[in-house]
Amino acid sequence: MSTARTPHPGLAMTDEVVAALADGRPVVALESTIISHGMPYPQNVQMATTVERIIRDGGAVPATIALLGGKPHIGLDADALELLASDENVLKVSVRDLPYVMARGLHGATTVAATMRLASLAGITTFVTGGLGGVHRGAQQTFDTSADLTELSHTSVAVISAGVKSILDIGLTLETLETLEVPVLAYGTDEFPAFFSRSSGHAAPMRVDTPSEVAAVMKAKWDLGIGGGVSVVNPIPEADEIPADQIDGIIEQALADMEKNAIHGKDATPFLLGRIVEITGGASLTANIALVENNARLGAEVAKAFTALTAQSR
Ligand code: PSU
Ligand code: MN
Repeated sequence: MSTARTPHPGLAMTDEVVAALADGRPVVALESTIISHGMPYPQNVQMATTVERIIRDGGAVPATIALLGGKPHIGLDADALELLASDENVLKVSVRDLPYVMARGLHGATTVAATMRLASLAGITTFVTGGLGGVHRGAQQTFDTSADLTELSHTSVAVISAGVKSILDIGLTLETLETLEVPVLAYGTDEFPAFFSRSSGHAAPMRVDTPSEVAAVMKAKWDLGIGGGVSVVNPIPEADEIPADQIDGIIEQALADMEKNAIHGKDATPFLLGRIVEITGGASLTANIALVENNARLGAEVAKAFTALTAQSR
């Protein structure tokens, strides 16, 4: 079986990414909403640059994904990262927004869902982010469930995150992932991690302890013809975590502020992330950056393990 294939012609890919994919070398996709709408400037562009460096140091090629002038780009240069980090006109783009932003020739930062879709069109199977979207608290009334989950149900990319924040309903998110046939692999832990905290009170559906085990699950799923993603949840390092009892009250306050300001739809997650940074005086940002860097280290290892495994069967 060969995993190398011709990328979609509508993508602007860097020579480096094209060459790596053609040679069967490891590539790691990175999202851009975390840059434009997930963290303040200039920490956001510093994070994006550092994460790319960590992936290179880990022996893989980073491919940050975004839309520039309506064109999907796979792999960005420093100027593009700076633009995404600082330009207020950059839109948050999930999959439903892709056609419009392309048709209008706008700049867009891709969510987990849109990044997965574009990564898959490019032939990239490993993707690193911070936190997944999921089922929001109160979704029984609002129906607010992230398209990240929809995309995980049908696009064959492994997504490495630090779990989901308790701005979401973690229990309902796990139930939905089960319904959507998405394996959720907790890395080195029996508990599903809650982004800022290693602990969520929810048992992890499955546990893995090495990058090779992650790669073996990816290969087994896709070899069976089961389309869709694999969610790898990697707990924040102990030294960087904000314990659940500290962050929970802050999240409650951010949720109350969101309700007071009547914020909903695609603005909900960015508002909550921004409020948590404000209320914690930046402590949440430090933790957020640490967990993304930790995920980047694991992502490079997973991409290497998966390319090694698939090369054997070529
Ligand atoms: N959670 C975070 N940081 C983020 C996001 C989520 O801790 O930056 C971003 C990701 O891009 C994710 C998106 O895909 O928010 C989900 O948005 P929504 O809930 O509107 O689907
Ligand atoms: Mn939503």
